[in-house]
Amino acid sequence: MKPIMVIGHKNPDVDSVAAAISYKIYKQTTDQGLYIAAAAGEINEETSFILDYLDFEPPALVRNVRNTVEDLLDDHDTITVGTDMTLAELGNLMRSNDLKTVPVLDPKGRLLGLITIGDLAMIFMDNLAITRDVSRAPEILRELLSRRVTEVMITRDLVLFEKDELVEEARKQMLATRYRNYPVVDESNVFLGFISRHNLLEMKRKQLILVDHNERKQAVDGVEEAEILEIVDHHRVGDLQTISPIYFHNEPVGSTCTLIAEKFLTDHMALGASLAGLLLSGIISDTMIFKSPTTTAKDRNIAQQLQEIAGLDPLDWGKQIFSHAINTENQSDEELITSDLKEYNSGSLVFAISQLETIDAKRMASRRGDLLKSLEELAQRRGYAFVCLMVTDILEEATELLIAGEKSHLVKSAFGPQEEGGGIFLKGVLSRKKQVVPVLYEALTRQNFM
Ligand SMILES: [Mn+2]
Repeated sequence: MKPIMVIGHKNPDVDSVAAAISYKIYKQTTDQGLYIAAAAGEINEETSFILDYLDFEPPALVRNVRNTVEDLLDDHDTITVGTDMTLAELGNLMRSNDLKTVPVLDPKGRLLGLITIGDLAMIFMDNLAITRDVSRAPEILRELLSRRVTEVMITRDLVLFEKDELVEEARKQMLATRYRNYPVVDESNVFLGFISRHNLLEMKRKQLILVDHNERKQAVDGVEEAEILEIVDHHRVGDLQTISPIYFHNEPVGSTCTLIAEKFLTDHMALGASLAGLLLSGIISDTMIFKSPTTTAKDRNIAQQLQEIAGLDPLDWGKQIFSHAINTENQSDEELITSDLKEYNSGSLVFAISQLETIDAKRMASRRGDLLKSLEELAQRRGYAFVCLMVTDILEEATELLIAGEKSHLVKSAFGPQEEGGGIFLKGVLSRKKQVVPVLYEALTRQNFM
């Protein structure tokens, strides 16, 4: 059985990783299924710090959920043979197991060649046909039956697949050839099984539960090929479509971890100190220690209960988390911009907003010019109509908005006058989701970009 993946958004932040890990635990406990927690990208410094401190395994790094050849393999084992088997033994094995194709493996399980029932028949027929003297047939047969499989197996021009190849590629090759079975190997040529056209029809898509996002642009690559089973989120409703009705819990609170913690608490499920600490970290990080306007009474209430179980003081713990986040000195401009970049769609227009949370925005001021240049390059390269970087000072409770891209005038018209340095200073703005994204969408609607 393949595990169901609980996965957060690209450029994973604390909330999306904490939500993936905790919801995986919740599902595994309530559902008995097989689940794994995954991240759609490298986790950031503050997340690593939290996971280390609270003693959690990092989530599996999953950059792509497209179907690969490995997904086509079914569970039952394939009968294989070693190099020293004779054709007499092979004949018995194939007859008693009704085998049409048999892989020959070396002692380490690596694929050496294939023997098919058709090839075998041809060998017998060819050899017997050489003699006109029927009385010699038993002798020829005896010689044939004592041959080793390695002498007769096909080793050249095999159509085989590596497990990581995309199903779409394999499908093309399978349609262009007409074999019954195609061997699948790993990167060291170890045989994993056979696939056939039948498996293409039976293919099961990867199953996902999305946490902390619901827009396609923010989801792991290949999400359109996967089956979404559930979504737990606290963002605006985006553009993902599902085939069947799903459980979709979306609530305008400060963090996805609030919603997951609530499930644990209302179900009276055991919540250890570490897990409570992890959930609290998601809330503190997403609400910027309850300063963001996205913070709700529910976030405070749930965090209160979590902090008692975890034995952590939100302010102290929050400062520790953010001090790990604010290690900006040794990061390049590009890294600073892309580490928390989110993409959005509006009609045919694609734009992106990044956010940098710091406790000392003044230190960033000297890099403003370089950051703007990098933003401009990024907009060009990725075809963004505009890209914004929010440099947010958590303690000052203010954001400086840096903007680049061909249509940056749209942002400027929405947020008002620019400062001399090229940014727009926004007092009281902390939240991308609540104070920037909706304003931009409204501006785009006004200008008919929806
Ligand atoms: Mn979140």
